[in-house]
Amino acid sequence: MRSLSGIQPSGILHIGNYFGAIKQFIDLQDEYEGFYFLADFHALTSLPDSESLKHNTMSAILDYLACGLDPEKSTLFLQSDVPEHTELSWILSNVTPIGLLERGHSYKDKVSKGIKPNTGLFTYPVLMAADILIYDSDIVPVGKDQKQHLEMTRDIAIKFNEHYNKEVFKLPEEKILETLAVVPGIDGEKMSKSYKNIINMFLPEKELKKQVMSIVTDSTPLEEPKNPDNNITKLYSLFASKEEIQAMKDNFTNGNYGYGHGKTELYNKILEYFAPYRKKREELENNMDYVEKILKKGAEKARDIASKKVSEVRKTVGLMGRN
Ligand code: AQP
Repeated sequence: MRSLSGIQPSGILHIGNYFGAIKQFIDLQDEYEGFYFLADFHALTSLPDSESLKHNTMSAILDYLACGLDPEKSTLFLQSDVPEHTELSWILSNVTPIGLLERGHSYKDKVSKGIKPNTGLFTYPVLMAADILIYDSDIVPVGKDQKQHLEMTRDIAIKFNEHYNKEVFKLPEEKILETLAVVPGIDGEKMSKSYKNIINMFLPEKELKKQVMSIVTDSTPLEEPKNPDNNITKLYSLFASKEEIQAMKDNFTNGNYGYGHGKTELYNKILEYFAPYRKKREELENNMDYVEKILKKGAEKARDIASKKVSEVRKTVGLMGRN
């Protein structure tokens, strides 16, 4: 059984990407044949400058490896090393109704937040369908925000299979950990690279503390009781034990416990949780040749599988070029 997923290097990865995606990749790596990539073609939809894209791509691959993705167990690669993804995306776009894309929540959310839409952003779900279908993936571990994109992937696969009257594509299932489905950002909205509300686990300690201290709260005075289900406890729950979570909630309910106290406890937990990964990441940063080798090997394996699938698709649709 195959598991596949990707993250766009459209910024520095954050704890939402970790709990929604990377942690699942790692938890699944003994059970599934894993294919995990960095969606750098997708990241182009936000038109990053080339230096930022390069920097964010390498930073994200370091995050994957530092957090425990094992290149001996899973295939790690860059999307742009497998150009067959874009070829398949073009072919799939022809069985994708415009109306399907117009209903995209992620697209509509981004536009409503003032992001100027380009064609790439609009057709993002088609490239994502190609990413998934090209490897005959069985499951796709993602955060809840991606649920609709997985539904679209299945719709596109069904339309293709029906149109050509052949079971070319397997229908993949999303794998969402309900407890970690949507990690809130410092403003309480979904934590998202493009919303500037993130906590980056590998920032230098001082900057990390600054991000945690910026979590938005109300102005209830220190001595008064506060809502125990606030944004700080929600984030703290990702790292703490049941007893610790209850203790923080009780502190907020009883009063004489300020938001600043809660933020400091949260900051300490984040540091403690990521400490071993931070150390490994520093080691990897000094061993970029090793990282490059992993990407090269991963790309070769991924491309071998992807090119076979695209060849099958080309034959199916009647393209006469190199089949
Ligand atoms: N806040 C989140 N909670 C849980 N899971 C999350 N993911 C992202 N944010 C959260 C999961 O991370 C994976 C990679 O996402 P992506 O980079 O492909 O796109 P995204 O979901 O749109 O992530 P961002 O950070 O919000 O990126 P931008 O702002 O660039 O679009 C996915 O599995 C996602 O569910």
